[in-house]
Amino acid sequence: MSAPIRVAVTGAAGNIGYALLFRIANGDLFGPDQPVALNLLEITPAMSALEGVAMELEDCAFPLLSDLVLTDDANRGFRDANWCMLVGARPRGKGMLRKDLLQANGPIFTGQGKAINDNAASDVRVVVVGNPANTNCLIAMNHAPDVPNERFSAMTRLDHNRALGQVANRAGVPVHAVSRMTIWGNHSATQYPDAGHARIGEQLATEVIDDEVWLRETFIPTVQERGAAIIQARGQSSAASAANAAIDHVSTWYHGTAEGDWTSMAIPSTGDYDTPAGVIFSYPVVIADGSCQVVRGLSQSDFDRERIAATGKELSEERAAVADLLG
Ligand code: NAX
Repeated sequence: MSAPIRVAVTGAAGNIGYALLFRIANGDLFGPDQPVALNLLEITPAMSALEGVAMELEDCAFPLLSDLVLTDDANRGFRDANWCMLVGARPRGKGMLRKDLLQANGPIFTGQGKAINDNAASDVRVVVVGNPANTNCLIAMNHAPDVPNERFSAMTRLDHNRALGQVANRAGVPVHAVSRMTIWGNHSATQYPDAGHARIGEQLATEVIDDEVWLRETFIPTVQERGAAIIQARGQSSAASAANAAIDHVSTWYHGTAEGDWTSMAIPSTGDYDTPAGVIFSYPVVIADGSCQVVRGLSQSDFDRERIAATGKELSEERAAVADLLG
């Protein structure tokens, strides 16, 4: 067996953490022959809950889990980590504006960016899940000058998977028949779920569905507002599906995208498709050997351009709101 891959998870005692850790320890990120070590980072008041989670991990006797570190010290939490999954964040309190949330999360991601810079393994890769994910990622990236920017990402895979599910349901096909879905921009209500290039088998999804009104007026808002719909129905925010998306995000980055398909991932903006500079923007990407490339040359309508500009504008505004935290 090869040497373990070390995965750091923040917010490990939270809801998503509880749905995530057991799958990582089971081998869902890197496959059934690859041992994993877990560094679990929490805030001090949650350490007791984290110890309970660790007892359960031990009680699963996962053959692939080679080491378990529990800590409230970010330097220890990211030490030697090959992958960092930044799930923990300050939740949005009552009456809190998005700007307040950005400012409240700033110190967390400033400190974690520095700790990753100083302690993680030289091949470290980072995914930010904690909201506002794109801009939290931007802050962390700015405080890790020794880590190449392209190792930082924020998660829009949950939105991507939600979009696949909606199109598959509407077309009456299994979800694995749908490919080339795209989420553009921010993991927020301005994101642009774009089925315009999606395929169902070899056909364009738009031709199979043949209902532009549904695509524009039902599909897009359903994906954008799915998180709120789950809170409304369940009384709690999505946890298992978010953990599943985080597993998909890392495992696709590790194994690469399937031939002929792409995924959605928020990465440092490249300027492609007139996207703003200096933000973390979700694009369609293909991945090979751990390297992500934006899918170029996709045709775009005025509608597409307007939606991409709107979510880009929001990301630029978020960037301006945390300018003091970017170092
Ligand atoms: P919980 O509140 O259940 O758990 C968060 C955990 O993070 C808590 O245990 C808390 O103690 C810990 N934490 C807070 N500050 C920390 C710090 N500085 N270092 C380490 N741990 C810290 O939230 P949960 O439902 O697990 O959601 C976690 C985050 O994911 C939230 O920010 C949420 O908004 C975000 N989400 C992002 C999604 C995405 O698609 N990008 C979707 C799901 C989810 O809403």
